[in-house]
Amino acid sequence: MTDHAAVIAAVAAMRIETPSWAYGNSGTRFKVFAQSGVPRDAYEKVADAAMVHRLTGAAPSVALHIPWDAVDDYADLARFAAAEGIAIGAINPNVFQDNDYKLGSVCHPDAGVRRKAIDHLLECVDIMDATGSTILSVWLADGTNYAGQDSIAARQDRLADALSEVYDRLGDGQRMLVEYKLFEPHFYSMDLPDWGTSYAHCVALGDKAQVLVDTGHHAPGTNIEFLVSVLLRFGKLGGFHFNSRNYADDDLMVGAADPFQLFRIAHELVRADAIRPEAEVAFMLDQCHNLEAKVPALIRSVLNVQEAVAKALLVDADALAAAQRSGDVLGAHAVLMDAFAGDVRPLLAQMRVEQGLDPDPVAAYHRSGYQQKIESDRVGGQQAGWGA
Ligand code: AOS
Ligand code: ZN
Ligand code: ZN
Ligand code: ZN
Repeated sequence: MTDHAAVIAAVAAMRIETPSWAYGNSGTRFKVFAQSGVPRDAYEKVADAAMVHRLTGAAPSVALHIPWDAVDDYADLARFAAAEGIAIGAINPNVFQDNDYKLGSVCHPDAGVRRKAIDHLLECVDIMDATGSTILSVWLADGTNYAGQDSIAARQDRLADALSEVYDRLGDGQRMLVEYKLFEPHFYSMDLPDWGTSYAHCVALGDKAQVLVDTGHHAPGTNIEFLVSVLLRFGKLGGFHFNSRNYADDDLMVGAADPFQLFRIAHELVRADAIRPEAEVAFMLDQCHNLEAKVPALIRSVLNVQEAVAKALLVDADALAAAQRSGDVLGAHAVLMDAFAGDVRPLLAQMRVEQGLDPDPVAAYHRSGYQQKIESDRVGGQQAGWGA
């Protein structure tokens, strides 16, 4: 696509969801550096997410984490979000922080613990009903640390049974995204370690189950755009947890460590026409801002995704296809690299002006006085829970 108006229209239509936990304090196992002004409850996280949306026009929903964002009345929280101009996005259950879950949640050897975990997942579907959320994001910390600790096969059976019970509870217009992670918190086996395992479970479950790709959850060197392309082809790419990593599940700002990888992923999405909201690929961030201020970090993350997508939209698809057909290795590669090398920031600034937004949302945030206001209004902000 080389028509700039069409690029602007496509980027402007894209929706990026921010996570409630990214607004809270977070850190590593060594230290959480608390910041002033961080939200004290779910309402204040929603308010911060709404600020990101007001400045970017691109982040109209916020993911919740239960029970970190537990409230008495979820419908009321959803009404508050709507009044702030955003919606409640994915519901993220937590089946890993209780002592009961030492040996796993839905894969635990004890049926009583499995029941407790499944009940929590079902409760999260109730919260979806109350908030209008359409996505249950299932990430399980299940796994083992030592060979022989538990039966790998039996754990897969327990996993399948649990997912299927939750799947059956999903209503119309609701879906379950099944996230995988190579390692951590377990270091011998994870019960959902990779996209193949997630994919196989999702196929067995049905159309409402799709794979969630967290970009930080792979072995070093994994070709993420490859698996994105394959999942798209099978209609099983449910969404992303975007972030960037240098080593493991670093949860740094998306596009920070490797903007070229983000561009390559965006290229596969554009090629499959999956950027459009109608394609129902959920573009969610899953990040922790341990050092940097949270709201401007999330604004910057949204801009980073927009830049990668704009560059991918600017790939000359006809020239690329012609070079690929004729076996012109260097020519095809050059078409892609030309788009990556371009500076799309002026185009996106123009897009924002056309949307009635400030062309520089980070600068607008610093001018807005919002940071000073939350720092004086909020005392004793929340910790996100763990380095997500
Ligand atoms: C954990 O490593 C996963 O990335 C989870 O997606 C996520 O951090 C969690 O669901 C937050 O609620
Ligand atoms: Zn994630
Ligand atoms: Zn992560
Ligand atoms: Zn993670």
